[in-house]
Amino acid sequence: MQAFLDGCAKSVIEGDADAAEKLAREALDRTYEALDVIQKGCEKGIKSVGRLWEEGTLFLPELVMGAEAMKRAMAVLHPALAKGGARPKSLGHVVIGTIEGDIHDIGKTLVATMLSANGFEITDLGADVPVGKFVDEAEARGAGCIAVSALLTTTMSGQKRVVEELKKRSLKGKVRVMVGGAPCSDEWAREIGADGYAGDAVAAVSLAQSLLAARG
Ligand code: B1M
Repeated sequence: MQAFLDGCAKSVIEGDADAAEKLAREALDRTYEALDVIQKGCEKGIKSVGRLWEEGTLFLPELVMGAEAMKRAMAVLHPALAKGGARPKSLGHVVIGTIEGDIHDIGKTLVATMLSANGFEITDLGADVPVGKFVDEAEARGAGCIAVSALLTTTMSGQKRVVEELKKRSLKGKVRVMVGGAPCSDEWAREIGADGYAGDAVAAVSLAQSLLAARG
């Protein structure tokens, strides 16, 4: 299994989208857990790509190719995640997106898929989402939680503006805010008045459960 996961990571590091997709299909044929293949294979690969890019070993086109390979594998693995955990009754409605100015959507989409697989109704607004749109959609759909992803230190301040917008519309407390993404932390969530931070997709499911249960 480890050699297989290493192969998945390597296909992402090498930006080989065909190989990444082929391995993802093979993983499902072998009935490997989709979440394991994502977290211990592909995600490890894309994190190495980021590190190598930061060190100057890889250049932007290679970063893009790594992301493309990751997305091709995820397109195969996501439906398996959703199938595995589908629940008949919704545990609550979560509006999710990546904050404005930020186009990183791989982690956000993984979180959305895991929430959906675990029984939450999801409205996925995509990436580069304006602050007001999060709140408009939550209001319109009666959502109990807004989940805001940010991958850049320059865009994470948008998460704070979502909390401020809720305050402005007297919705703070009625609609909970969850933040996540590489530069975020518990401390950041506290500082901006968000209701919680999740470090990965599994933690996001537990956090959504407790935030929506607390809301009643
Ligand atoms: Co960019 N990028 N990128 N990038 N990129 C990072 C984030 C960076 C850390 C790379 C680096 O320097 N090592 C760096 C940010 C530095 C900083 O701000 N401190 C960076 C940069 C600088 C940039 C550009 C500015 C580069 C440039 O153009 N010069 C540019 C910005 C574009 C923009 O957004 N305006 C850019 C562009 C890109 C690509 C387009 C090439 C591509 C994105 C493709 C896409 O998403 N469609 C890309 C990629 C792939 C990365 C790295 C390598 C990988 C991100 C990823 O998909 N990880 C990343 C390096 C890294 O993160 N180590 C990097 C896999 C994913 C599963 O993990 O997204 O962390 P992650 O999500 C996790 C958790 O964080 C958490 O759960 C997920 C699953 O476990 N999570 C949440 C995420 N959101 C959550 C929300 C929640 C809860 C949990 O609730 C709300």
